Parts: sequence; C-alpha cells; structure tokens
Amino acid sequence: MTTAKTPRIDGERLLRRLNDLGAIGAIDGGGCARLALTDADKAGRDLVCGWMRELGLSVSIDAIGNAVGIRAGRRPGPPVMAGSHIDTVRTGGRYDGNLGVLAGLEVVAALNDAGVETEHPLAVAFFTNEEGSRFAPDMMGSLVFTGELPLATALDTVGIDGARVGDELARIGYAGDTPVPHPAPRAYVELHIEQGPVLDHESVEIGVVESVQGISWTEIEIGGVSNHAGTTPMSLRCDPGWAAGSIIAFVRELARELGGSQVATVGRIEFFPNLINVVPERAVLTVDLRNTDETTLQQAEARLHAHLDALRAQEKVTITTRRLARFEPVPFAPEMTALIERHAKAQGRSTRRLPSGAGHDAQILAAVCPAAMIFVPSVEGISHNVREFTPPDQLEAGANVLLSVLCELAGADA
Ligand code: HGY
Ligand code: MN
Ligand code: MN
Repeated sequence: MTTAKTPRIDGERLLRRLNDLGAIGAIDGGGCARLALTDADKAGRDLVCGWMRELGLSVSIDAIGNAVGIRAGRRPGPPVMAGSHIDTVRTGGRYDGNLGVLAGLEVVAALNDAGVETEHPLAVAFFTNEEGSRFAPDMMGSLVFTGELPLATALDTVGIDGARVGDELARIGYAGDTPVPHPAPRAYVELHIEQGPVLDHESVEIGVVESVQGISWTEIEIGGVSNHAGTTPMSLRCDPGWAAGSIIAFVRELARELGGSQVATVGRIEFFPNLINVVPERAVLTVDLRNTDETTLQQAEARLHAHLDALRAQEKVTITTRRLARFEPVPFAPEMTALIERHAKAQGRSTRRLPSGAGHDAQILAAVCPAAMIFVPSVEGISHNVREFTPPDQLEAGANVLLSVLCELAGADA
C-alpha cells in the first residue's frame, strides 16, 4: 500500500494549461474570444474535457452542455465540486472563469500525484454560457444545472446574432445526454479573479467573497421616425438616437447620485439604419444595473423606467423593454466564508472579505448547496479586457487555498 504524500499545486503546470487554453480564440493583446457555443468555445471545451479524461475523471456532458468530471471517493454520493466557466466575452482575458476550472483540474492532478484519496467524490465542472453576452441571461448553464431555469427555455433562447442556443449546442456537439437538473453537489467552491481593483490596491493576496451583488439587465428598443439629417427641423424630429443618448447620460448620473456600490453600464447599442445622414428609425441598447442592496437596485430600476416614461412623452418615441437577466444579491453561508478565510490564513496569506461585483456560477449553486468563492487579485482591477492579468505566484496561492479547502470538504487522506 503506497503511503499518500502531501499534495502540492504545481504552479508551472497550472500556468501551462491557462496559456494553452488562452491560445484558443486568442486575440491581439494576449486575451481570448470564446463567446458561448461558438467554434472557439467548442475548441476550448474539447481541450478541457481531454484534460479531464487524462486525469482519470469520468466526464459527463448534460443537456445544456455543462461538463462535469468526477474523481471517485471512497464512498459514493454527491461530490464536492470546484468549477467555473470557460466561455469568455468578445474581448476576454485569460483568467476570468478559466482559472477556476483549471485550478480544479490542478487540484485533481496534485491529489493523483500524491496518491491521495478522498472520502467523498471530487468533481470539476465548467458551466455553459456563464457570460451571457451572446445569449442572456448570464450563468445560463448553472441555472439549468440547479433547476432554476427550465431547459426548454434555455434551449429556445435566441442570441444577439439571431442564433438559438439549442441549435448552437447541437452544432458544436455538446448537447449532452446527462439529464438536468442535477442532484445537488455536497459543496461548491469557485476560485476566480476579483475582476475589480480592491485586492490589488490594498495588496491583499486572497479575497474571501461574502456575497455577489444584485444584477439587472434590460434591453431597450426605441422606435422613432427615420428622416433626412439635413432637411428635418429639430422641432419635427422623433429621434431614437437622441433618446438613447439621454438614457446613457441618465444611468451614469443615476449611479453617481445613488452612490455606494451602484453601477450602471450601457454596453451594447445599435442604430438602424446606422448611417451618418439618416435620423435613426430605431435604437436598441442594453442597461446593466448592479447593487449590493436589493432595495436600492429596485429604486434604480424604477428611476430608469420613470425616465423612459418621460422620454415617451417628450420625444414621442415608442419604447419597449425586455428583461434579460435579474438576480438578487446572494450571500454565501458564513461557515463557508469562514472556511476559506481559515485556510488562507493557515497558509500565511493576507485576506480581506468583500462582495463580488461580477456575477458567478457560485451564486447560483449557493441555492442548492454550501458554496464559496476564493478571489485572487486582478492587476489594476482590469477584466473583460485583454489586459486582464494576475501574476503566477498569486494564481498559485489561490490554487493552494482551493486545494486545502477541497481536501477538507472531501475528506482527503491526512
Ligand atoms: O456579467 C458578469 O458579471 C459576469 O461576467 N457574467
Ligand atoms: Mn467569470
Ligand atoms: Mn466574465
């Protein structure tokens, strides 16, 4: 009987995998573009599922394309799960999501190398379409995994390019046969970059995530009268372009006025016919509102809709809205945040508790099992940008906290 050694994270191996995955859908500036269910996403999925199999995991793909690799424990039963996502935004970095999945695989590799068994099964997962930027809502795969979003609704979702989730999933070969929703994992832990400036500015090594802030995504379509840019007097215009600009300015001012954690973003805007000498007939834009406090987030939504009412009256435009995503703030269980903090401190890491400004699959899993997140710093808080960066030693530090937390939760050999 070989005696188990102490499992160790191999930072070089983790970095190699991050770079190999980052090379798929690589774009100028060192980032990657792997929008959900595109060919690049497929290529990333194929690579990661290959690594899962090389590590001896039994891999299943479910009906929405979530991939789960399981390492058997001494006892059967619900696994302790690590995971995140490998889809990216169009101008993504190498770490958002990818780190949580590949650090989970690195934990498995470390346990394999050390010959360490666990009492409970260990799972590593990546969830479909966490970003939500091609197909809303975000966290789509984990919402279906937990049963919060019906599979049929997800499969019938049409994206910003007119594609349908179910068709794209079949096209890339990831419409799996594992049924959804899944039985709840025993626990879920997600290592992720902070994507904000706090840890980096305060030179703190590990973020203990206490909650994820509320998210409100709305698509706004404004209809007006297309007209000649040169001949139409300003007093006769019914201009969706101007109305869109008014909304953009309004949400910025609203966030400043509400203060605190309130943020507001117009990230996507389209004009039709989008020509220099034509007053637009139609404008479509999205508003992303977030706040750690649900009541204030609802106030922000109400203020936005009141502004739309004023625009309808003033500019005589038609305005319709479509809710793309809505999540209330999610607190993580105190015993899970305490667990993360204890392991990070035991490894001599500086820690700080903080909310997450970004949405994550962990907030969805928290509805069905004890869930937690470990943050590592993002240099200058940059993310959803090819310049996203976390130094290798900080990636390794995060993976080591993940290793010891998972070992405790899964009952690894001492
Ligand atoms: O939008 C978000 O917070 C995440 O990146 N899906
Ligand atoms: Mn992410
Ligand atoms: Mn993201």
